[in-house]
Amino acid sequence: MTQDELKQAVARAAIDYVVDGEIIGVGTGSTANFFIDELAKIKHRIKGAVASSEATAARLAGHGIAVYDLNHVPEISVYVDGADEITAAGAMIKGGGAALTREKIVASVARQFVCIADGSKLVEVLGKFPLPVEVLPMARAAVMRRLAALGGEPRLRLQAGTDQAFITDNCCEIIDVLGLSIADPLALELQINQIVGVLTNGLFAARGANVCLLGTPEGVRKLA
Ligand code: ABF
Repeated sequence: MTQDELKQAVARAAIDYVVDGEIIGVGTGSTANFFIDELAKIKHRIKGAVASSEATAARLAGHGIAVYDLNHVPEISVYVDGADEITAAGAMIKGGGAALTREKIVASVARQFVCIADGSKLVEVLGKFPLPVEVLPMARAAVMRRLAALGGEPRLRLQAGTDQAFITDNCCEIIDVLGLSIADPLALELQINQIVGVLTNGLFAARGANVCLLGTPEGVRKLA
């Protein structure tokens, strides 16, 4: 099976977690895109969706799925999204697609977080994937110094093929921190959140996944 077929399989499996008549939280990235395409097939069963990025909102709308502003939605039954790395305990690194802040906000109001990923994302220790940290542009250098003091190697994310900073949906920048071995994801998530100028970091441990559907050649494996 190709990696895309594994992603498609978990996207299909995640449909079982969709609650009829409700508003669904939808993540960002290639695996989430497969989920959106599956959701489109049952769109008559749901009220609509809250999107974690402009790209996701556009894809949902393109399928004719109503997109709601989170400010008008008091609670979401389920949030479905991918990850860059996940542990068996459900802690994740997210934000490789730069949507970490909105992903964390939508996940925070969801009763259940269903992570969908191909099997390559499962790790014992988080940190091989560079940890994304979204920062306000004026705080970039100050935050980078603090992240270096934590033992990481911070690098400003650039727009592909340029020397210009990548700009997120929130008009902020992303610092990717390389070289971390994250033994305690919750402690590091809270510690980085305390750095002034940080909007969000890509550790999802305080609110990890309740269920992870992993795509493997043997089928969809469920970690819960
Ligand atoms: C989102 O998409 C992100 O938090 C994560 O960075 C990324 C995973 O992308 P993909 O599904 O394309 O591997 O879930």
